[in-house]
Amino acid sequence: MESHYPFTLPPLPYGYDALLPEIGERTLHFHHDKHFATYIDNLNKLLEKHPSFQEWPLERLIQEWNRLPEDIRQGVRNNAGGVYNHDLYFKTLTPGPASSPEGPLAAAIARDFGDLEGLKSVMKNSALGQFGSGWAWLAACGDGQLSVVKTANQDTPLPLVPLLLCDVWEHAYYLDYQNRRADYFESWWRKVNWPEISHAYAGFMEGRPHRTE
Ligand code: MN3
Repeated sequence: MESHYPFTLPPLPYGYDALLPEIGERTLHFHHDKHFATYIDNLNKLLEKHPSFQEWPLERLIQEWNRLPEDIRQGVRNNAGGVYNHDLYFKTLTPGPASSPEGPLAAAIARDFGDLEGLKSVMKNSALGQFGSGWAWLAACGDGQLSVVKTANQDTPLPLVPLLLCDVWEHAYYLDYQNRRADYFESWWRKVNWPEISHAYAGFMEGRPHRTE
């Protein structure tokens, strides 16, 4: 993902059928190629009109959207969030075998949630409790303390450090699960890329940039 304008759609990091049976091919085609792509196109169109903000990194656009010109403020808030969230959403899923948190992340989950089941239960409540469209997140604050938060629409938990996120917009699950958000959550949870998330958390704790390309 580029750090600033112009943004381009990163390829899906695995095949469209790679998350079957949990997440279907049609869902991934629509979700990545249509929804994610639209956030990218819209964000570029908004910034096209305002060259002075084209150097702003994505995370700055998200956190300082209320300093932007009135005519693009809400649009950038929605679409920069949509870009950031979807980039991370697809990267934190994997077609690989079931995995578990490792290293410092495993220790932090034990400290803050008791165990992985404890985290899952809090995250599931958050995902199911988000009224309407939004996200449930696992995020870290500056000292590494973990928390689960939910956000509406395309808002992010920044400046907390996002580690894992469950998309609970209906477009993420309706083709596969219709109204059964709880079933989608269970399936999504099985595809979580714990090695990637553990690596990101360990890097953050060591003071490295928490995500790399
Ligand atoms: Mn989505």
